[in-house]
Amino acid sequence: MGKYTLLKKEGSARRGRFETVHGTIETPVFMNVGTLAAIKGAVSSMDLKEIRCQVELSNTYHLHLRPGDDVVKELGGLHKFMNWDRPILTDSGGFQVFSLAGMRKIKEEGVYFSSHIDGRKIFMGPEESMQIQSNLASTIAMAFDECIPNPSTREYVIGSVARTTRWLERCKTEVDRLNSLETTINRNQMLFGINQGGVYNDIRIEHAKRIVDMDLDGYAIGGLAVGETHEEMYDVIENVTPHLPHDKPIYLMGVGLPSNILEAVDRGVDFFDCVLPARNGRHGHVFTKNGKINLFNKKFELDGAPIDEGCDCPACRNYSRAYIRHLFKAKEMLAMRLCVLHNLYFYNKLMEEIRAALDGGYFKQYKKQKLEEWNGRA
Ligand code: PRF
Ligand code: ZN
Repeated sequence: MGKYTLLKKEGSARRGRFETVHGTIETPVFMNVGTLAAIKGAVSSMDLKEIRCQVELSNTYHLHLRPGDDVVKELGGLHKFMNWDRPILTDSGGFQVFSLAGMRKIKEEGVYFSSHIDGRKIFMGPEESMQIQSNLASTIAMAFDECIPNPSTREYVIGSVARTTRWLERCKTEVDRLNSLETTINRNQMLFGINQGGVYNDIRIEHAKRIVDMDLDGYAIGGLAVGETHEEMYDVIENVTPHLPHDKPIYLMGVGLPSNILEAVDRGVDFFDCVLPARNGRHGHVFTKNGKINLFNKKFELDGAPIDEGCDCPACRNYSRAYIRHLFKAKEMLAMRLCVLHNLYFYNKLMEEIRAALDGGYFKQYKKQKLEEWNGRA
């Protein structure tokens, strides 16, 4: 359903293009996280276009609880609901159930848990997750997996990964069934599989081989940025990507800092998402060409310069550090909004520069220069 074209390679880094029913995605790409069909910080789908977002990401778990995927389906699907006509990826709930929900029990059939909103008992398994994502009618659905925290014992990881593989088979069967129904909104919905295996490279590689056999539309690396060091994370990525298909996109879930993105691109990753730019922005932490700064710092009280000199985002084109700092102090919502817009623009712009560097054959040099400029602060 999706077509990935590899345009250029530099070492393991890939410049590609992924065609979907909702338009073309230039990769490497950063997906902007709107968990509840809105970017936290009062950022609308209109804003997303202005800050050069290509793909929006929403969450199965959250939208199932509120407003309910049946409501979204009734209203024509997520695209229509939030007025966004470009690609949308939905995460399966496999991560959120494990990180947010209270009291959960993992069984072969799926996960029993209580809602983080009202404590109501809920069950979600592979079929339920796929049904919800089909109701949301996203462009790309993610497989229902178990995200295992690091470190976990080899014994636990082996059992968990085997179950995640069985769940993936059930996901695939269910997506195929749902896509064949006339009542389904997006009958071309794609399914990405998720590689797990903790920090054990042999388990990771074995699992990668199993899921590649299932011939899915794309492959994600999950279970990273959950307790291990950056070096351990890079080592897993480096070991796994050679075992994933060259003609499918590779997505590193929930990562991360700008420097993590450069390192992962260098190891063959095409898709990224993270709440970090929006979350940082809401707290006045903004990314600049010299690394992250905190606008609450007194030294910005009389600073008439924009957040980042030369940035073309709506915040930097119009306002000073001193003004935005004042808004934070006065608890004006506009402060958060401006900082979130700036940070997301910073990430989307970074990806544009990475693509240009790959096109021009100077990615290695670009990466080195950026890491030096940020100096460990991004
Ligand atoms: N699985 C799913 N979503 C995720 C992850 C995962 O392992 C992660 C791990 N960083 C983020 N989001 N389904
Ligand atoms: Zn800016």
